[in-house]
Amino acid sequence: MKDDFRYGKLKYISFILLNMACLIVSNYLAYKLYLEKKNVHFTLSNYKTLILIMLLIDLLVTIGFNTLKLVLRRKSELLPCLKHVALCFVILSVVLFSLRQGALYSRATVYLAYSIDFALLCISHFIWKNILKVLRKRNKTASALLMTTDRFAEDGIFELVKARKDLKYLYLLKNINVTSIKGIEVIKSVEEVAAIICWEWIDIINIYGVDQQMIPEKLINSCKDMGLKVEFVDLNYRIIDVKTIKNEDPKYGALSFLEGKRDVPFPIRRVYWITETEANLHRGFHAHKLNCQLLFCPYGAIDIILDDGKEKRTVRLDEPGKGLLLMPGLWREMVWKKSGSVLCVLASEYYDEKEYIRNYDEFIAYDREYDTEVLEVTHITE
Ligand code: T46
Repeated sequence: MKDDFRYGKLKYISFILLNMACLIVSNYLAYKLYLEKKNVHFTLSNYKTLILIMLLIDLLVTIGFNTLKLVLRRKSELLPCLKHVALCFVILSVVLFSLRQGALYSRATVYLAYSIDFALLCISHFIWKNILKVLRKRNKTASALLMTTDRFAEDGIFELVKARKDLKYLYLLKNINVTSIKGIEVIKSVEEVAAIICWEWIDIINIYGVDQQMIPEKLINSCKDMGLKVEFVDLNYRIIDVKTIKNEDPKYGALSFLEGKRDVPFPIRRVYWITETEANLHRGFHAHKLNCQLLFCPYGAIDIILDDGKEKRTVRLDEPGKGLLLMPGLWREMVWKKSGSVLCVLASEYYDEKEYIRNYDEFIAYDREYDTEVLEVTHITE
């Protein structure tokens, strides 16, 4: 039961029951307001049959057309409720039309009942949704859906667990054939992501280790529209603290260290360093398609100028306790501020010249290409 509640089934069922209750109440009101007063020839037993047919149609529309999906998360109940009532009404009209004794049922009451039903649905859905939200929030942490790539999946999970997030699902922006990673279910398509967001108690979309431009804007906007929080666990680059132990006696110097997995959010496949440098040396002028790196400067001072194709930022590495995590897709230039400064790099990939972009125009074009390729997996909404 607890698990059902956690995974949203109870929430769904509660809305089905609410729908039916609204329909019964609206029919009762329509009967009181119209039929009883008019004292027309429609009998109560006929009216009861009509309500049963309406309830059945309501159930069929809810399950068959999945109309509840739209109210479970949406900020506004208005449109989905209207769609639900309109569908019920159309189906009922067809049913009554095809019944030989269709004339036994009062059409005016049906119109009135569905109008009241629409108003009741909007109000009650709004109230019930918020009650459920408050009840659930009382003792549970927000549940999250993580969007990342296969390369970063394990580390993303690690980061979220560390941050005590209740991670429920994983969506890999580059599809690979796995059903789960570290026990977290992998969602296969954006459509499924949309359905899960609507049906389940997902509060936050976490995005990890991914170039911001890889996430379709439409997807982000739709998530926000449904009242979800979208958080980038990290951006294209991040400054990190490298643990450093300084001895009380300065003559013993300082010891800095990085530990794979704990400090470096990618598998380390290569380590390289640049030495014997002169002040004002400029290197770099390239971007990587795949390679993630962690840069640090154990001695001296080096400026790293980063460019994502839209804006430029400079990060100065001038102490052993400072590291710079770079995601793929960033153009970089390194400027040595002091002769002899040492640049060390941990890399996620083996050396492969094909993975470099060394021409700035190509870098800009590549970014755009990438954008459109990824944008094909967009539409999250209905
Ligand atoms: C980066 C910045 C921070 C190899 O053969 N194997 C290697 O692992 C590397 C890194 C380089 N090379 C060769 C390729 C070139 O013929 O060494 C030569 C110099 O490399 P590059 O001009 O790319 O060096 P930098 O200082 O411009 O860039 C280097 C890294 O290549 C790059 O990944 O991000 O340091």
